[in-house]
Amino acid sequence: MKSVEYSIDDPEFVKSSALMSECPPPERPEYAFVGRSNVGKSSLINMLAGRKALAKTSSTPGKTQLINHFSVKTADMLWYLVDLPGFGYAKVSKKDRVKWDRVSREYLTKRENIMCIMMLIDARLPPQKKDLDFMTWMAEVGLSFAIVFTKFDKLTLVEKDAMLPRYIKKMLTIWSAMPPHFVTSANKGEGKQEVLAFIAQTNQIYRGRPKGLELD
Ligand SMILES: Nc1nc2c(ncn2[C@@H]2O[C@H](COP(=O)(O)OP(=O)(O)OP(=O)(O)O)[C@@H](O)[C@H]2O)c(=O)[nH]1
Ligand SMILES: [Mg+2]
Repeated sequence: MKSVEYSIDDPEFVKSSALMSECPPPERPEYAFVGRSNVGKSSLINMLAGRKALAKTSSTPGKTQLINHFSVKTADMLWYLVDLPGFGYAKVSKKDRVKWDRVSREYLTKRENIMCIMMLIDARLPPQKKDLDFMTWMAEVGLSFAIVFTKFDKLTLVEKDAMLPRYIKKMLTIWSAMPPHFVTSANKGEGKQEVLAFIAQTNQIYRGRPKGLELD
């Protein structure tokens, strides 16, 4: 039997917004990509969309500065991919860091059409306090998130085997269960099918919402 191959149609940049009030109306499901500067958020969006330069990427951290909406389509459903500025970039001024932290957290807690936050984590690094603290905050305020490990192609074979068990072990010292998680490489396309299958499944929950009811 042939398995389903997931891909995105008609990817399109919609707009960059400095404030939540400037964002496109929340009339379709949305997936927000968060994580430390340089972790590979914009690269992953390009990989999923099958476009090289839909979202701007850079080897210098701090490239994405605004809330960026990309309109995409899978099967017969329109949804948004959202690229948020990275957190924890030391070279951005303290004032800007505090401002972006506030804007991002407000966005994640108040934007009603976010179906799942995609929390990106660099697969090369041992569990980082900043990432663990951010996930703890999301769990505390009741936000659903999935973990997407990035840059998997940069690991040796031995490191590839050790990465996930090590991370899960650490997570289970904090929580009783591991959230949905995916291993990806923007360069090699690894994980694309798994992430898109997860989004397609989650989009069905949005579609199944009783009409006229707001999301929680
Ligand atoms: N080898 C490899 N390099 C990657 C991968 N993903 C991202 N990169 C590289 O990592 C750097 C940062 O990628 P970006 O996608 O710009 O990172 P970002 O998280 O959007 O960064 P900010 O916008 O600064 O927050 C770039 O040089 C990318 O080419 C990957 O899966 N494999
Ligand atoms: Mg970026």
